[in-house]
Amino acid sequence: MPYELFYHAKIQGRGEFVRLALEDAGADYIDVARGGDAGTAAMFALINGEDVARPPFAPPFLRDGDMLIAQTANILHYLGPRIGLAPDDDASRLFLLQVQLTVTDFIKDIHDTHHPIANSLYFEEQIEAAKLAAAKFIELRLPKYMGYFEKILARNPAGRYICGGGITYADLSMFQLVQGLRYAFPNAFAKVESNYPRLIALHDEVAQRPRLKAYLASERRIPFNEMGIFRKYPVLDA
Ligand SMILES: N[C@@H](CCC(=O)N[C@@H](CS)C(=O)NCC(=O)O)C(=O)O
Repeated sequence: MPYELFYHAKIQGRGEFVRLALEDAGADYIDVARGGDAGTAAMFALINGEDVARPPFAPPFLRDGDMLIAQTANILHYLGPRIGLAPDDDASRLFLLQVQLTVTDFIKDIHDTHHPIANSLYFEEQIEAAKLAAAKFIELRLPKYMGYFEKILARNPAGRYICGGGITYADLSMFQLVQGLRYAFPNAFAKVESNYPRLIALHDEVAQRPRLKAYLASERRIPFNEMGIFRKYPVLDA
């Protein structure tokens, strides 16, 4: 049975962290909502259906047989050892979950640069607050998170990866962070990239992984756009 990934059809968003893992592993999966309106309806039926046991709060979520698993970090924690992108010892799995949950926090900070007041308002309705949020994000939060990830890489005695001597899903997430920051904040991020040499080297290595390279060049990789997490608004890119 293929894994079924449920996520919005037109954005990379949080679902992309799961897509990258499934693609890199060569896993058999269906990106359900990208199958058309019926797929999107199936996704919302699982969120809102009255008869769904243990329903997810929001996409992304994954169905594997009878299991319905939500929360990006939790999905990757489940998938990692099953698709060869995490060791199966507890210490490594929990460390990877810790890193991925930190990515989740970082993603919320990134999202809040363009929606600092409310999700339900358009960007254009909160643009002044967004300018301040983005400036503070660039000054304080971006270096704090990226510095933390760089430190983890520096302190791994086993290799140039987040955990142990091989690639895990957390390394793929580092790749996605670098890609997204380059897209959303091309000026601001270019100024500080050299502070994160290990992260950039990891990004470059991940980009060359054959299955990922093929995915990135394919139509399955949705281009960044102004509906996702990473949005290019020049007015926020000081
Ligand atoms: N912490 C969750 C957040 C999930 C989430 O916020 N999903 C967004 C799409 S990226 C959504 O559809 N949210 C609906 C809502 O917050 O009402 C995760 O990392 O998966």
